[in-house]
Amino acid sequence: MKNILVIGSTGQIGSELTRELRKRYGNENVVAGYIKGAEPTGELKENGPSAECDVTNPEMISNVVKKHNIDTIYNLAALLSVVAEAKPRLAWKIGIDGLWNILEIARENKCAVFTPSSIGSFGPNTPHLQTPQDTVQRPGTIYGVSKVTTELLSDYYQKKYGVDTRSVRFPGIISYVTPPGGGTTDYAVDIYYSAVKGEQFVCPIQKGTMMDMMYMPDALNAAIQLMEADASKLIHHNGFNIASMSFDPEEIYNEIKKSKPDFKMVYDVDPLKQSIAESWPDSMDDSCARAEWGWKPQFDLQSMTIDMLKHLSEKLLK
Ligand code: VAH
Repeated sequence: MKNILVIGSTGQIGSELTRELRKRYGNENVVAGYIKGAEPTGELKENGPSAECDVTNPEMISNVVKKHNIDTIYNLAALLSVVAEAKPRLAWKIGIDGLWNILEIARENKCAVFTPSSIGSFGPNTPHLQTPQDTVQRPGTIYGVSKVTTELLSDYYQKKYGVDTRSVRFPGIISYVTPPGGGTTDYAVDIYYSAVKGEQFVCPIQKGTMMDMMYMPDALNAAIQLMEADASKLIHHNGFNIASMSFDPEEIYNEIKKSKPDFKMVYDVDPLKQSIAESWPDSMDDSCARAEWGWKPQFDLQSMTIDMLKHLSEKLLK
């Protein structure tokens, strides 16, 4: 039996990951961890246990882990790339000081830990096309620095203390449930909202800027499938490249126009987002994830667009 704690359960990934884990393992076996001011509401609150979990407060986390006999922690506490650039110290405090607390608690309580990395862990001198699993990682953002450190610190705890740490490098994640909170790839979510509302979309990322992207159902499946994988088959543990699609603003715009022919987009490039996006891969090689734990995405740009427009129309136009 698994007893799971999701830290950051009300965020873009956490809110849907908590629902999916409860579906698979039972509502009562998945605790929704949150911070003050971002409490769970609706079914997230009603359907299972929740607890305040501030990763910068180790005693608080340790009490929740012991009270609920937690054996697996999904740690999604982080500031995203753009917000982090404005608050670098806080980004480190949550992303790394917080991670240290989680790893120590996991060591003491024999918990497995999933703390995602990102394509943001790569930098300008990383090979951009079919970025290898093992390659140069010299990111120029505090988000990227914290994600490389996340991978290395998680590997350290796995090697030195035997803590079962695992993670993937998420691409930009697209979903229709909880909007993203301050990332470079947020445009790929916002464009769908504009299309459904019948508004012109003002794109902050330049035409031709390729980035790896992924639909939320595939991202959730990747996290859970990796945590369920046979540890003896894993060569890597943290920072698996996973990929499903890669596109630039024109491609996603043209895909949406197949369903919404009157949809209009103009460009107003955000220099910070553009500089971050240009430092990230165009496409990743995810052969290690496919070989070591059977990773296989289900959605591509076409099927994601159909699903996004359907659900957002139901959500926004009802
Ligand atoms: C961001 N959505 O843009 C996040 C993610 C790979 C992108 O890390 O910061």
